[in-house]
Amino acid sequence: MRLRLPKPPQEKDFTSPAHHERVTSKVGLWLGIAFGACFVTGLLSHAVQHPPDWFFWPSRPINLYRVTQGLHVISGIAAIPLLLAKLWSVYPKLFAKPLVSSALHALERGSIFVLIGAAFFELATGLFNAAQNYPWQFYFVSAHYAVAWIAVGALLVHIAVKLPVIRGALTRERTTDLDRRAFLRTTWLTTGVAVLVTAGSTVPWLREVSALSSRSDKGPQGLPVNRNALAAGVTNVAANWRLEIIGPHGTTSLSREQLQAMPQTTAELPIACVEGWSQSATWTGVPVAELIRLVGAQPGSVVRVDSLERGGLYRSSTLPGEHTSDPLTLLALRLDGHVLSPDHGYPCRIIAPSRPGVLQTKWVSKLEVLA
Ligand SMILES: Nc1nc2c(c(=O)[nH]1)N[C@H]1C(S)=C(S)[C@@H](COP(=O)(O)O)O[C@H]1N2
Ligand SMILES: [Mo]
Repeated sequence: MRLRLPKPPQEKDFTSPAHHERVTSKVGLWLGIAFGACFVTGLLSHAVQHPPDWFFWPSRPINLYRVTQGLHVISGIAAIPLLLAKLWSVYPKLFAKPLVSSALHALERGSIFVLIGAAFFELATGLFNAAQNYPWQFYFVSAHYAVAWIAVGALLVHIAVKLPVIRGALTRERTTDLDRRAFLRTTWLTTGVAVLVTAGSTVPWLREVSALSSRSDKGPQGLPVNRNALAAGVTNVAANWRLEIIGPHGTTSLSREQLQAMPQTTAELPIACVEGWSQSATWTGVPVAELIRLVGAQPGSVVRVDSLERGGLYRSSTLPGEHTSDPLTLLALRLDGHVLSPDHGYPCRIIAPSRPGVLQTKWVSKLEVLA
């Protein structure tokens, strides 16, 4: 008896309504929108943290970075079910014959593999980073950034090649095929649920329904903490701690009592972590603008902030001119009326409007006017 191997399937053998061109195009359109929003907000976040000379990031509205970074994480999460639905919709094309018909066709098919690989990489690394602390440190930031460009390049090639198909599929009359509509409905629903269960880490009124938003409301003084005082090695701040301020007219230093005796500003400002969580609190402290005046610098100068922390990646940051001229850029001494807890940056920390959490330097030891 001869063994008969089953025939490999062909594209036309897949008859589920999910594989219809119109379904592929509709899901693809929304995936494209989610990816586009994610890419643009990601570029912004990168530029704020590593500003090129021409870049300008305003300090107002105070929630600007909170909104762009919230959108970055939410659009990334929405893209996960959309990407899975899209792949399910198109996978019969893997069995299309002929495999490759021309150089252009080869380029097109090749770009799809690059696109799928890069998209998975971005969504997976982003999701891990949002769910855990910093599992990959530098590797995450540079890899996530570099692969984003690869993904978008491959996406543009893909859209350009498929434009006629997409146009045709999307302009045809609204489908009456109930199975096709059911697949689409399930896709929208899954995407909505994925967003709802995570968005509460940044949208306050969603907190109650966001089962997976791990960080909200935890931590001392009701505010989340990423790196605590113990991990940063700053649990025993010396009793004679003083803030050092270096400017064009020399150096001065202030004790916590002296800082406390200066005119205080109180403002509600958010911490907006790049990981996606954000939360507002009421901060009280001295405007950085007033501190640098003491050493002869004007608001609008660039100021480098150094922390007592030794060796961490976030032990220093730079306040650009937009921020040092904003009266709400504070060297905070109090949180919700109480002295800062060690984990939130005692003896003092930077808290400025529209700024990534990672630049809100805690345990400040020194302000240095650079220009
Ligand atoms: N010195 C120092 N400051 C730091 C950090 C750090 O690791 N070291 N982490 C930053 C990050 S990533 C965030 S999101 C905020 C969080 O502030 P919180 O812990 O008070 O909520 O602090 C920032 N300030
Ligand atoms: Mo952060």
